[in-house]
Amino acid sequence: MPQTSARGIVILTGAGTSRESGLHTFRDPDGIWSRVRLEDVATPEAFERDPARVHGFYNARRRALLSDDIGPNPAHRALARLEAEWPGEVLLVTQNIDNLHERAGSKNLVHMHGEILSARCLRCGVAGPWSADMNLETPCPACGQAGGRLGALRVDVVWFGEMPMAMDRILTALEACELFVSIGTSGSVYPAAGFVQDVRERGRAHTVELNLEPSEGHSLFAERHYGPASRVVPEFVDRLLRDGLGGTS
Ligand code: BJW
Repeated sequence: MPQTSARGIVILTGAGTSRESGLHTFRDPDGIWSRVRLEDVATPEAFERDPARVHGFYNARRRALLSDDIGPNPAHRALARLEAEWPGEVLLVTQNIDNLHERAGSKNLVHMHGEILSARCLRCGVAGPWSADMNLETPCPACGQAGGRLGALRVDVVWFGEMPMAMDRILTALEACELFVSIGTSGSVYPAAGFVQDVRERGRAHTVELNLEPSEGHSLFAERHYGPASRVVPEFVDRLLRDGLGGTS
């Protein structure tokens, strides 16, 4: 497991980071939860009740992500540049299930809420890349099984009540980092919403919020900048690479 070195940075991103790429957030007035109830599509119980509906919800979002007009924006690119040019480790922890950070060039990346371009078999547990629609008849490419009430495959994302991914790696990096930056997230879903408190309790890392507007936990951050991610993230990264940690206020 890679260790965060001295001067390590942990970046947490949320749906606001991808908004200007054309993907919807969840809790803004035009967000995903204004059109569909999360209890109907983003819980294990919803999948048990109506797997076809859950497949339909993720099939539509997967097709949107793969359309030609969706791509990384300046915020994704600035974070990839930070990872490439910063002398210590930069761990990017995203709550987003899209692949826009990878497409911008980020490599040290954890998808704590999973990936929409991955499918997991309910029978053999194997997860792998997936870019097509999924339905109840789709066989598992690993074990070949198909059928049953729930079908063989599910989208490889983390629903409410499920354990987020790579938590050990994330908590280790949060413990060791000297800078924690939260970008484009409302701070309403745990455990991600609690990372700033985890970092503060250690008392060593500087904490920064970059968002369109103050998040639920905004007062916990020592430094805050508000505006669209495509502007505030490149500005922040430019300053960090120019002035180092001493340049953060
Ligand atoms: C811009 C912008 C622009 C707009 N530029 N910014 C009571 C207390 C505490 C916890 C719980 C509780 N009851 C239940 C829980 C646990 C539950 C939870 O947190 N519930 C809350 C609702 C209270 N959490 C869970 O169940 C998690 N698992 C868990 O806790 O396991 C147990 C555990 C125990 C111990 C340790 C660790 C774990 C799992 C959560 C799974 C969340 N899944 C989803 C769906 C994933 C798949 C999918 O995408 O469909 O993840 S829900 C959804 O919310 C999605 C997101 O990743 C997540 C966070 O949303 P995000 O990214 O913050 O988006 P928004 O829309 O909320 O905010 C966008 C922000 O961007 C806004 O602030 C805008 O202003 C801003 N913005 N445009 C910059 N241009």
